[in-house]
Amino acid sequence: MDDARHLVASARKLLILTGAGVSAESGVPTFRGPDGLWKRYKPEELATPQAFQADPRLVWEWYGFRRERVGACRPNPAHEAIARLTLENEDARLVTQNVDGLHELALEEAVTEGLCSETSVSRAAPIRLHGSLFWTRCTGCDHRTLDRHPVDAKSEASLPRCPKCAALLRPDVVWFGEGLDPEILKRAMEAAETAEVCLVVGTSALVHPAASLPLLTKESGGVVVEVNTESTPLTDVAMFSLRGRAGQILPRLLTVESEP
Ligand code: BV8
Ligand code: ZN
Repeated sequence: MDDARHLVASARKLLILTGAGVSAESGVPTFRGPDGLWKRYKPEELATPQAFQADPRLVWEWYGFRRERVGACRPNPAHEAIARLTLENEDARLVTQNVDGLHELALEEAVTEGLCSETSVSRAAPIRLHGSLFWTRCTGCDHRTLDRHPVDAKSEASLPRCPKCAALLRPDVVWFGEGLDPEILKRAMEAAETAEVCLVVGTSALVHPAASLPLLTKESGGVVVEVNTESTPLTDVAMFSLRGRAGQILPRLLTVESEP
């Protein structure tokens, strides 16, 4: 842990890549963990354009359930440690695969606690590779809104529709088989290529292109540090792979005690 801590602390350009594991201790079910199923469906079956095309009501029911469940969750010490670090180190970048908005909430709370200014929050805001549960976008035009309301998915008739063109609205997330926003992916890849250290927290490293970002850091001469309760395909790539829970490890890993 000490070696990993000094490595992370000495890195000016740091990329932090998070997955569902960073939110596990906040009570958000991970994708491939024991509580990853909903009713009898796997995420890969529902988080697709085909599923939405075939049964928009079922897909909205799942997202409505997740929006409500995640809406009640709080950032945990891992989110808070990451928020503090990205606020303090302007060369640190956070890229997340998560759609739960908990990194953003941890930043907002840092502002209300007077820990930082609004300007540093926008710089420290996460690069969100896969969108957000709390944004909705139109299937027929460019309309996009922040939407934290419960979803009435009782019938297809009650599903949310666009106020501009009346087409069906959809969750503003990236589904399997859909391309990521090219601008967002470009920013994430640039952060990965220039990072001296890529700290990967709580991801099974199965979903691409997100899982290839740490490899980009390594190929560009940087090193990978992993925090996960289990080993992953990135474990062999990492210089350090810290086994344990993000909420326990990150506060110790990211808080550089002032040298005695
Ligand atoms: C693309 C948003 C091309 C939605 C998500 C075959 C057919 C079709 C596609 C493919 C295919 N084979 C490969 C692909 C590509 C596919 C892919 O990678 N599939 C995988 C499953 C094989 N990728 C895509 O489709 C991507 N798009 O490639 O498009 C293209 C290009 C141009 C033009 C057109 C098309 C899009 C992928 C994005 C999918 N959307 N989410 C939603 O959320 O509803 S991905 C989804 O998985 C989440 O975002 C999640 O973040 C992500 C990754 O999962 P993890 O975050 O890693 O979570 P997981 O549960 O897996 O792991 C948790 C980890 O935490 C575990 O390791 C666990 O040990 C650890 N942990 C648990 N507790 C803790 C902990 N660690 C620390 N502390 C703890 N307490
Ligand atoms: Zn519209």
